[in-house]
Amino acid sequence: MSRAIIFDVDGTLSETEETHRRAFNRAFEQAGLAWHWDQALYERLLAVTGGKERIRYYIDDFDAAGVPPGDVDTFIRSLHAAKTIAYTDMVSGGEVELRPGIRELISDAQSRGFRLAIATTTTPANVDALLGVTLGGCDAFEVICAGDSVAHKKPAPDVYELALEKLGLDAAACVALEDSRNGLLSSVVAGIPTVVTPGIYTRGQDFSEAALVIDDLAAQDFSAIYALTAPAA
Ligand code: XBP
Ligand code: MG
Repeated sequence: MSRAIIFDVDGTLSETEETHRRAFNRAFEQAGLAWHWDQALYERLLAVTGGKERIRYYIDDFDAAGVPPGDVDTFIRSLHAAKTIAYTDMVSGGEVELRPGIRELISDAQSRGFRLAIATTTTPANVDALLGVTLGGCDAFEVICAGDSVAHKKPAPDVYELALEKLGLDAAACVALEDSRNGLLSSVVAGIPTVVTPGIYTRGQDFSEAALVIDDLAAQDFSAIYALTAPAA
């Protein structure tokens, strides 16, 4: 059997966006910026995926004050690098855990011969930190596609298309697990049947293209997820 489950990370494997928000705020403070992203603002900023892109969106669309003269992209890259250090410190310090049912799904799927992959917008170091502290490493995942490994971030299909290419599988032989509308659009446009597990920042979004919406994965019979994949021809 050659079928795979492709997991999103933020909001799917773990409710990490709150830790991302706090890491952004720590980086702003360290940079001497009077910026503070509270939860209501962060929910709006999550319309844009990618941390660097989100800072850019904040600068361009929210009239952020205090941007130093000079190249803005260089400024954003250094701010984001500090945020990534803050985030990986928080994660390595044990601030996040897997969402209920995720650990069970990973081991059950593996025991049934499913191949596992990751397709995420977040920075690779963040994936290493999360999987390191929650699963003892990345070994469960044969393929990990993250961050700037693709030209266009979610909702573009690029990261899922890259995961399919690296798995050497057709979209129909896979199922994706996502938490957000941007993620759902990315996987669906790549042709992958998608299960959505809404999270703290994405409940209430439009998931009409989803094959399945699951509020509590821990209470779920996984066979409904597996049934969405068709054996590769
Ligand atoms: C969600 C994202 C990420 C994170 C921040 O990723 O949009 O950008 O919010 O991480 P996912 P970075 O696809 O896993 O849901 O700052 O590293 O981009
Ligand atoms: Mg997500």
